[in-house]
Amino acid sequence: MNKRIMDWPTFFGALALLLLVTVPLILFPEAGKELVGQANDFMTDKFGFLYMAMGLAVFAFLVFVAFSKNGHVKLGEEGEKAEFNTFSWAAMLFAAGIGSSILYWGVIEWVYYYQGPPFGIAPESKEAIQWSTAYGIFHWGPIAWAIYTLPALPISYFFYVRRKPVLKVSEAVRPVLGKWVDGPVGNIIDVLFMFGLMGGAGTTLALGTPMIAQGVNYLTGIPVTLGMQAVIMLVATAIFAVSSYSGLRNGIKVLSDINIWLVIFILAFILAVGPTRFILETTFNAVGVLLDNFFKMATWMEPFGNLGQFEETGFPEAWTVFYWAWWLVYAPFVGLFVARISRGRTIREMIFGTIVYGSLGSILFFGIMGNFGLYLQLTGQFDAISFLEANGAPATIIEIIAQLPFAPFMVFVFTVLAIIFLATTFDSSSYILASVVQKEIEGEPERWNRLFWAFALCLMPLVLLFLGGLGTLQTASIVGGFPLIFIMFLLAWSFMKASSADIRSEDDYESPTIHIKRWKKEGKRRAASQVFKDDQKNQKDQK
Ligand code: NM2
Repeated sequence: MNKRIMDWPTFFGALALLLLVTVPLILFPEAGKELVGQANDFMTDKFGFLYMAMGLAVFAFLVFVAFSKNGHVKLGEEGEKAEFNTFSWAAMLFAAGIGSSILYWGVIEWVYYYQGPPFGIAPESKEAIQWSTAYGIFHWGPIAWAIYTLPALPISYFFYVRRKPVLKVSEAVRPVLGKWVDGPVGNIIDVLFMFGLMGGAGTTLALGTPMIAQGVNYLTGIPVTLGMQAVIMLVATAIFAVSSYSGLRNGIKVLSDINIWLVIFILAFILAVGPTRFILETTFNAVGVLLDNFFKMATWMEPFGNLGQFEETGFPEAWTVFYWAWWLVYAPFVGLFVARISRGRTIREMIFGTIVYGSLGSILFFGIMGNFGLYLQLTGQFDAISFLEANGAPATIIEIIAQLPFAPFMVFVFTVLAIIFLATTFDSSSYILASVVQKEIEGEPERWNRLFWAFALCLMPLVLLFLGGLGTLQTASIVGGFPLIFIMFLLAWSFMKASSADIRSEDDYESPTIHIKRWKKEGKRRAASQVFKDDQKNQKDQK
């Protein structure tokens, strides 16, 4: 192992911050919970607006970039083909960015909206049903995916166009922060991102594990205990540790491909044997409701609610703000990962690819799984609402799936899929965490380093599972992710600054920047780096 390539301050900084938060939670779970809960209320209440504004701004910014000249930049050499075909690319993107939570919320989210709708609508009314089918795909839709994509812009730009072999968030803000990045400021940015990701991943595990446990319970009759959940976590860890250890092509891609085939199977099955027409019509309708109300949903902050005159539901804080915060803590990671797999694509392809494929995937999950459950409820075949009140969400989710024909087999497939979805999010997370604590990446981050983060990602939630406090960690991470709002801004700024400067510097033959203007004048879709090479060659020939 080459010791010099490790970035130890970031490595130990992240570890220290993690222990600093986890150890007190283990020692004083109650007080910790109280404090973190207050911090969360304070943040979503006081700064909810910032989150909502950030979401909309990021979306608008990406649409702008996609149509600007900066969006034409190709991530790689002229004529270079995309490193991964579009199917694998979309599969990896979706598998990495989305974990088992989509199986959880996709099946059950509508119940919560149905019972606690926004806009002052009467709970369990016909109107509430309509919104309950649209809100899920909003919270997992274009704005959410835009939040995921933004960090990928500067990161991929520096990695493939300026050819800096560093996969780090701090590196991506260098054009704005300059030399500061090399000191503690850079370390702090990376550590904050790592902390947010580990907490976000803790949230994912906290949702996924009980659901998988219920599936196993349904199939085997083994009671759901802490020990059993711990075994599930360890099995999932073993899978993603192997995948991460095997690397991008042999591990992560293979697992993502399996993942996507299982997804296609289970969704197609539910669509075919379930109430096909109901699902299609309701989903189609929901997309219309979403498009029609996109900006209303994106900006609804329950105005006048906190003055005491009108009843306050807390819907925006509990849902939209929480969701944006959750997508945000994952965003730099997905950005790093999307950057890594997007070689040979243009910035514009990357933007539209993530937003369109990502949102489409979410629509399929929420449309098919959610509306299947809704149908059972409305026809009285299965009362998900009462079952949820009595048995909690994880058991209800499995019970809804068990209403399908070949119930044991379908619950089995669903449970396996949940484990793989968990693993595909965690293998890429550990891959990226490992990349961030290295100064340079030659091909792939070090193997031991990848394994280390695979276990770090699982062990901490495991300890908290036993001692209580996993929920607290979730909340803490979302609170801890707050500075990322500003880092998003820096990332956008950096990308614009660097790419615009490169586009302008067409005469600067010494600099390894790109010559987009000339390349555009030539009207060819040649990679700018090739234009640069040709220019150098011409110069030499003239001499
Ligand atoms: N997001 C997409 O648990 C997961 O599915 C990972 C969760 C941010 C809500 C991502």
